Amino acid sequence: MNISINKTLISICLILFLGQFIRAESGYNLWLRYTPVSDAALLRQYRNQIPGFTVLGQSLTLEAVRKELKNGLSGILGVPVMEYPVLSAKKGLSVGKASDLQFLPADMKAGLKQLGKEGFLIYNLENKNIIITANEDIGVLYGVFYLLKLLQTEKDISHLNISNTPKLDLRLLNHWDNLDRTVERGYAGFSIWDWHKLPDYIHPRYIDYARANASIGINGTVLTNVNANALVLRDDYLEKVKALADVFRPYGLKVYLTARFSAPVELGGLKTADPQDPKVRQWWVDKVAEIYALIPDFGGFLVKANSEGQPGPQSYNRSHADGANMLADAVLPFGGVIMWRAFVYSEHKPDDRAMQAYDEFNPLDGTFRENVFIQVKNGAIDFQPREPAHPLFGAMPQTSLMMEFQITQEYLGQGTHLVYLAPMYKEVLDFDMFTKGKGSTVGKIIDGSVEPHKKTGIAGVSNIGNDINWTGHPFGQANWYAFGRLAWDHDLSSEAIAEEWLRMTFSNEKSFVADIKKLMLDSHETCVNYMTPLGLHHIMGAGHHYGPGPWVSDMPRADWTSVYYHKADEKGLGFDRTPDGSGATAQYAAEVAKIFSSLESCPEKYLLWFHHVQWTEKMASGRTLWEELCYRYDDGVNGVKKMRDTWAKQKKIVDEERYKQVDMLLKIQEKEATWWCNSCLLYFGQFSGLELPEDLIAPEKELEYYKNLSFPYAPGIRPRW
Ligand code: GCW
Repeated sequence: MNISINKTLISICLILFLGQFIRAESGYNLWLRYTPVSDAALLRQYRNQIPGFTVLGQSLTLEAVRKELKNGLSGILGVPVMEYPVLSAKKGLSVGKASDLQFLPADMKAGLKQLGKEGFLIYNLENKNIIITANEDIGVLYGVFYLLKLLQTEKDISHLNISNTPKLDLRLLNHWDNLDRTVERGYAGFSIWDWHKLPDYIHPRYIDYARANASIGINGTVLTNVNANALVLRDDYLEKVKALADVFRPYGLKVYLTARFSAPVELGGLKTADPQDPKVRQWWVDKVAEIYALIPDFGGFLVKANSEGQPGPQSYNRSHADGANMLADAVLPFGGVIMWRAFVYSEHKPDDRAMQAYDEFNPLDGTFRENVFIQVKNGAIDFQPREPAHPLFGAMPQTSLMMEFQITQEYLGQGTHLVYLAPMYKEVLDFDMFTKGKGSTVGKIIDGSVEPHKKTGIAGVSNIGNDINWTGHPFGQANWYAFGRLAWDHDLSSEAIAEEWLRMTFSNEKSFVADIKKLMLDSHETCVNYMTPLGLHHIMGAGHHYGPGPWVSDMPRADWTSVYYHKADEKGLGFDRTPDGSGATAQYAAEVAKIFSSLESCPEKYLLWFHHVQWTEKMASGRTLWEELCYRYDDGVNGVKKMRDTWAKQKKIVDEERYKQVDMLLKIQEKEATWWCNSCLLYFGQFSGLELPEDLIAPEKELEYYKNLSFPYAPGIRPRW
């Protein structure tokens, strides 16, 4: 037997042996599990380099740093790690604000200039001791989490020279949490905010929430649903908000609220909420002053106005700018911001819904105050499994545009499908809008490199609930993680993010990381294939959005139906948004419009988004559209089968509890992928009049069966009040 076979055998035995001792895990600890390093040589190196640590300075944030280091290092090194109280460059790890570290080497001092308020430096001195420093305490905390990540992911820490700063200023979670603790589009239980027991009862989860967010650089959280309830602005609720803000502050996490535009009427007893009415303006000025008296670092308001029944300035014949600017003026003296959402579609306009946000907001470019963001969803319809980048990103150069991604999987399998979203986020962030020539990617537009803006930002609609593992699906945690990492640096790759998340959340075992990373990276495309291949969109069940519903045609509004979007007929399939159709392609820069409007150059992944294509049209594969559609759906189902096989191989590596959870969920995913595939092909087949390709398995059930399924208590539905 040669040496390498020997080695392989030994590692297999080791895995089998260790497998017996893997403790069940609930997933509560997320990626901050701080389990001991398994590689003995590395463990020795870490213990030598970090026999103890010193934290210089005093503040609530540095207190959090101390706790994290003590807990983290002791866990990872498997021994209690000492904190040295005395200032010293000689003992292991020293962390603190640059102004507190007198012994900083000159090159480190020079590096501080580029760091801003949140960046950090991690550096090895000649004796290998480590320094983490920053201009502000929060930068120190971010640096500490970064070092803990290096240890958790088993990296060499003897040649560190890291300088790291976020690319965007505001990196926010948006909770669609209601005050009654239901969560709109939430699939992980109820809201983690226990409003009833606040402000006196501080659930330990609030602290762990702040830690988890700080560990990935998220620096703000909008606590309440954009379908807003004015009650949160009442004095007793503001006390509750203050209690949360106090818990979050040491972790650099600011609180924001959603502002219901009609609050002056509902809460203030005024007759109107007209933004030009002096009494209304004064009401907001007073309310804002009241908030800042309680929460001096309150972040500001997120507003959904004149959209899906929410009140807004248009109800008083005023514009979005009138509404946003009124609120912006109220928060400006305190340094607050207004995030005004662009997710609007008119109740009256019969136009292509994909065009409406652009039509309403593009003419307003340049009219918003400097502290207003226009928060734009990644695509022009609504968080579909795949959407081309929203045309507004290239159309408001004088306005700070904030990206809104959805982390919760409203349209991507909700609580049961494993879909790693980083590749979807990256597809949009890396998309070139050509606004100022080649290279004007969405990422560069929102980070202010294409046009400079005073402030920049990104938001992710949270997938967090009170389930023990926070996100319901254990892999939902990866999407929270990936959002945070991309919010910090949109140039990171999906692969790198998946790798670090897997190593911290599950195991550093090589074959596990390689196999599951691949599974994660393929999962989005797989989901798109079994749900909405080739640019199909908005064909899910009505209301709850759970499962397929391409037949949905009877709704109060045409643009809530599926038939409006897929436009299947005997000739073909897809929404014609070329100049011969709705003309939506013209909302993009000429270079992009040209690519999207021609059938030949339009990428297949967006084909049916922009074109009504004949069933017999030849695709790149040489197949007809109908055949391609059939094979894509089938590929999707096979993709999930493959995921199940890959997961089954990890039984010995993953703890039993999480192994089983994922195993059961993947089984559901396969069932649901098959449901999507069968029902969509039966449905579209009625129009194409063509048979399924012979090598595909025909659905067992009739279309009527699928149409009659009903899910009255599907989770996450929008409450009606
Ligand atoms: O996608 C739709 C969701 C609504 C949501 C809305 C929005 C908060 O189905 O539940 O409401 O988008 O983004 O405002």
